[in-house]
Amino acid sequence: MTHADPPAHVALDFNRRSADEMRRRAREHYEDVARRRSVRHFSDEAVPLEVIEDCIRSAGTAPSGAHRQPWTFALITDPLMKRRIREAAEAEERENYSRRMNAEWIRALGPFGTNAEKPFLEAAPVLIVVLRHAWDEDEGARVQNYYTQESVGIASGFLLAALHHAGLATLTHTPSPMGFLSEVLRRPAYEKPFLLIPVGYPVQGCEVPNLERKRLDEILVRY
Ligand code: IYR
Repeated sequence: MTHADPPAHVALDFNRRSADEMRRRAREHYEDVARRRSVRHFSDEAVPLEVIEDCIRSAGTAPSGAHRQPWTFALITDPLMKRRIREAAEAEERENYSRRMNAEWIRALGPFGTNAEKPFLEAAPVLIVVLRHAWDEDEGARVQNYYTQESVGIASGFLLAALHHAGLATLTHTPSPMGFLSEVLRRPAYEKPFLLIPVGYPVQGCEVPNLERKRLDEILVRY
């Protein structure tokens, strides 16, 4: 018996919904994601890791250039590794806040009360580092990837939405530059740190900046 190759195309699994159902689902989704806020004050309470794993599965369903899936998600719970990441991130951020960011940038961050101290990198029970495969390697040979920024950006959005939907708080943290993460996590040169996401529960009484979002008419142009 010969072994058949899998078919190149299969039937699409698509849910055709009524207009009413679509209206309800779109509104529900909007109302849910509108409640997501970046959290900078995490409790140290542990989170169920199987929830995080399913959220990373969701991230891995994102579309990507030529379906290269150019991402790795590093899941960090080890307190010593979190401490090393915090120390290295704070060292970079001290440079940023004291020298590298200009006055306009510092002013723009005023409402958020951020500074070079990053206690959430140790307090949050989980850190996820999203890594972007600038290229891949196949037995040492370089394999080109496509639209990796777009692909990994979309996957990160899927991840944040999944974590929020599951009931977890997140922060999108971009210590800069992020080269120290490659060293701490011992990742290969083709994996570039893209985003550092602390995940957990907010501390009791957690406050967030009182922000407004742009209205639909400010973000939508119709043709
Ligand atoms: N990376 C720095 C500074 C910072 C920059 C922006 I733009 C933000 O929206 C928030 C912070 C930090 O993490 O403090």
